[in-house]
Amino acid sequence: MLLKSASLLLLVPFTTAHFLLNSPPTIGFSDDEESTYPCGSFDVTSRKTVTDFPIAGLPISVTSTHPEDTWFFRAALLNDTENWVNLLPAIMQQGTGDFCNPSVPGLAAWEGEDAVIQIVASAPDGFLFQCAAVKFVGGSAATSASCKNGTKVTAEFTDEKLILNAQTTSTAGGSEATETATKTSGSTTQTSAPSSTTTPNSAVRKDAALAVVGGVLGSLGLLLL
Ligand SMILES: [Cu+2]
Repeated sequence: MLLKSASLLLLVPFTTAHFLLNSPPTIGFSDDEESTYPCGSFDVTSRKTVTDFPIAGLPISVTSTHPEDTWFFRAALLNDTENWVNLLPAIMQQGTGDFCNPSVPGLAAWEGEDAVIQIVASAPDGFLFQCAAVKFVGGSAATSASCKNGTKVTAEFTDEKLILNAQTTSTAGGSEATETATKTSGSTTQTSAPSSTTTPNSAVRKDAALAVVGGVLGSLGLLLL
């Protein structure tokens, strides 16, 4: 079933608006530069609009133009924006349209802290990024009337891991890769599966066919410094 995405890659033309972040409010959106780490070409430290993120949960709503994306919802402290911590396991979404997780948990240890959340899509056309400025707070979970899912959209957790910072971007999926893609104390390490490679950034956006395909290990390297 998962391998059907391999053929979809060949059939689906590249579209505009890779993905939209509907809520919380994005730091910025540029369709052309959404593939730029860490925030789609916008300043990771921007505080123009800051959303309270209750530890008890916040809806995260996106709209995808892709037939399939793997989502990573991550957070970093404002003063340490290279140490991204996963808020949830990776989510594989299939079907184009709105996708909303009604209650993404915050990080209790960061209550009261200024932080940034990063929404990463591992999409057929590469890695895509948007961020939102947040402050983790106590209190009850936030809700959103606009949290909805498209009729064609399904989603499930997957054990895919993201290895991604300013130096490296790759993912590892499926049982083979899980053992070697390790995660320590919330931030991903640079350990990667034996077959993954790191390549210079130049051609990454065009390497759509290398994006992760189901349980098969796919990897992309980015060197963004
Ligand atoms: Cu796209």
